[in-house]
Amino acid sequence: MVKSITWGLSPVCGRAQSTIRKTYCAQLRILYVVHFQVNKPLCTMLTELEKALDTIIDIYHKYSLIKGNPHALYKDDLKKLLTNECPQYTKKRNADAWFRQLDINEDGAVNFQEFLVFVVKVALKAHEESHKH
Ligand SMILES: [Ca+2]
Repeated sequence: MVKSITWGLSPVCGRAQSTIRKTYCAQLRILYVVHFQVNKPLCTMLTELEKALDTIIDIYHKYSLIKGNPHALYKDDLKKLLTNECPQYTKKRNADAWFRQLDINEDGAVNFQEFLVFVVKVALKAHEESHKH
């Protein structure tokens, strides 16, 4: 659906199309945030683990929605995520290597399931590091 909307903008060329796409993606991000906030029960107190899970999902969407697809993290989006959100644990391997490892079905994007592999690997490393101090 996102692709067809983007392609529907094709009569507008160059910079105008880019501006429209950015505006569309920004609006999509706002809709997602509103959607998830509205659909959360108001009286529910989330546990720390539930908050952490929500944070993982929110961070995935923060970068997957850059290009408007909530289910696809492309290589440059993953690089931004690694740089901005997890620099401590991703220094030793560059974004290209992470991407090759995480894109298990080789469709050119990291879906949320594939992203969870990254989360598990980093969590294992963080846990290991926590015992060194
Ligand atoms: Ca994939």
